[in-house]
Amino acid sequence: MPRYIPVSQIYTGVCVSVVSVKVSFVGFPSVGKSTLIKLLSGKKPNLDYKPTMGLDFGSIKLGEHEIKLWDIGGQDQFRPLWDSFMQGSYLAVVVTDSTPQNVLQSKQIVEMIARKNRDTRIIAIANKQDMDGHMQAKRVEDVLHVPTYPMVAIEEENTERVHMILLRELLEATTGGSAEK
Ligand SMILES: Nc1nc2c(ncn2[C@@H]2O[C@H](COP(=O)(O)OP(=O)(O)OP(=O)(O)O)[C@@H](O)[C@H]2O)c(=O)[nH]1
Ligand SMILES: [Mg+2]
Repeated sequence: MPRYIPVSQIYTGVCVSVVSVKVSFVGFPSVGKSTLIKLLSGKKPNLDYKPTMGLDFGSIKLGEHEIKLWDIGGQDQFRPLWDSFMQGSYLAVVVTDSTPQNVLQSKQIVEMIARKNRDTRIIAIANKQDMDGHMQAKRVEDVLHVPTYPMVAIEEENTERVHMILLRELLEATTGGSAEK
């Protein structure tokens, strides 16, 4: 069972003894997972592409508490490890570059997580919305059947937005609520 923070309680400052929560970012190579984690961590996004070699980590604080961000490398050689890297995730963020081909491929990832990690809430990021030929997030959502958010991860002004997505989804995962996007 994933360990979780009652995020709603973090906001009110009621919760004093909490554990950390694992959020995994998964997707095919170069879709923007590491860039998103940089954005979440308040760091400048890299414009050059350095593939993640296996696994990388980030973390952000919510009050006194830590959200652990697992950056799972998308290259072929790491795919057999995806399943074990995902274990214990409270939230899985499937990242796509919003091209039709990648969105279709990403559907397999969503299905794999849903099959093997039943306790994990799954969302998607329709990244690279600045690129020609991208699919709109709503269309991506219609394919993936999980809540899907549009994003341009290389734009630093999206830092607050990506924080809000994470917070909102951790709340949803905790309460099973149904707040509007
Ligand atoms: N135009 C554009 N480029 C982006 C965006 N997000 C990321 N990139 C670029 O895409 C490239 C790959 O980004 P990464 O974050 O390294 O991709 P990744 O998913 O971590 O890739 P792996 O580690 O190989 O799995 C980098 O050159 C980023 O600058 C975006 O929203 N728009
Ligand atoms: Mg990476």
